[in-house]
Amino acid sequence: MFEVKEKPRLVERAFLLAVILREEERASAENLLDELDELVSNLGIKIFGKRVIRVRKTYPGYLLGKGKFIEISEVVRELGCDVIIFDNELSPSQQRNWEAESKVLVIDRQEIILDVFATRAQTKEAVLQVKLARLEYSLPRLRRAWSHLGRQRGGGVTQRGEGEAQIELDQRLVRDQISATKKEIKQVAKTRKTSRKKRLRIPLPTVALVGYTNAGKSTLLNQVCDSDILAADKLFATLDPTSRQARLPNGEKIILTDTVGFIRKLPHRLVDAFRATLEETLVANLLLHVVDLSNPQFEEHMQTTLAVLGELGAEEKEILTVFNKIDLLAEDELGNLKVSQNHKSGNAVFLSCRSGLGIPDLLQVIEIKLGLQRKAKEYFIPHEEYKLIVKMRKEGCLADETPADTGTIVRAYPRDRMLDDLKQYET
Ligand SMILES: Nc1nc2c(ncn2[C@@H]2O[C@H](COP(=O)(O)OP(=O)(O)OP(=O)(O)O)[C@@H](O)[C@H]2O)c(=O)[nH]1
Ligand SMILES: [Mg+2]
Repeated sequence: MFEVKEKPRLVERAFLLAVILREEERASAENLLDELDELVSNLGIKIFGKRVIRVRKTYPGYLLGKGKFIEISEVVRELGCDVIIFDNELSPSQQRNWEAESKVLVIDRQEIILDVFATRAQTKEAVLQVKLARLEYSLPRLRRAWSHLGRQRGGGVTQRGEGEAQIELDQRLVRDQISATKKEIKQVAKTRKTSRKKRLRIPLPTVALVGYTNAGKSTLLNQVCDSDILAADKLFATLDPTSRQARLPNGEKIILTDTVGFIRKLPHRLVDAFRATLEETLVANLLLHVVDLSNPQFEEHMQTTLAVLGELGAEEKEILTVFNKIDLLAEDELGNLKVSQNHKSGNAVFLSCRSGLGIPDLLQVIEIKLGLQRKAKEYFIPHEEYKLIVKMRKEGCLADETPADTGTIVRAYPRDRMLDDLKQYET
């Protein structure tokens, strides 16, 4: 365990800062700051100010020039903030310099994302994965520990008894912890794989949901599978892949898997830590890329998701784009978008997981994409052959049935193995 010498600093009042080099980057930087604001608020830290600063060049020591550094430090002091949070990535030495001179805690977006993940992790594997990412982040930055209200309120599982409250982490100790954690992850992953194999004795086609955080992946899974996994209006509600069975309109069963959401500037260490689970999920036959179309930044979100998928080697997979939350869009907005998007991808479905609008179409498209679509056929089954209807029902390929005098008229999507038996009753 880490050495604990001093209580961690509790931070409550934050100042957010983004540094840009060109004026054109301002709008996007402001949007990223809003996202950072949400992440930070999630940890129970209040935001007292935020600013996008343009510089002509970046400086290795403080990222900003000395003049700007002094200006910001004064604003921070006046506002009584106890932490400065950069949207830009800070090198360990920049972080140390800022802290030494400003006398407040200085952290970056990466560390905030790691902390949000830590407060969300539920299963043993996710807890270990986040722990590994945080240890690797802390390795070159050994320094005074800090804490926030979110963590005090029960907070992340990783903090419990782990010695988070330490200062001056010993590098060798951290390295030992890193390799021990890696070993533990391997062990847990092995157990998970075995139990998954047991569960999946009959291999079913699998479909994985991927996308930006808060896009509606879990809500979609709940809609389609009639389940009630956690879907919430908070960033990174889901960390662990969750699988459920779903039935397509033709009666075929598939496995639908929900995965962790992505975010811009997702720390590489997290992608690496989650790589094993993610890669396993992405072996799916089809990926559904869920996009929150009501978010003005949805195109940037899509790029982020596709970039992470690329990093995970999944860019060759078949991807169906699912534009969600159309209930939040005006009719004409949607019309325009449909034209432009279809033009671009030609491979998209528009729907609302909240109202259910478009879900049946999605299922039809999944059928086609998985090559599971069969033609509907009509049969007249005489009463004495009623067992065939029972069999069709069992196989889930019966669409509808209408009773008649001497038998039943049915519409069905029979599988190959039933075709011979049914052939003589085709109408
Ligand atoms: N208006 C509207 N809201 C939706 C729709 N689909 C999902 N939401 C809401 O969007 C929020 C996020 O949904 P989730 O399903 O948790 O999103 P997620 O993609 O699983 O997010 P992470 O687990 O954080 O990656 C929730 O508050 C949902 O109720 C929709 O079609 N319309
Ligand atoms: Mg989710």
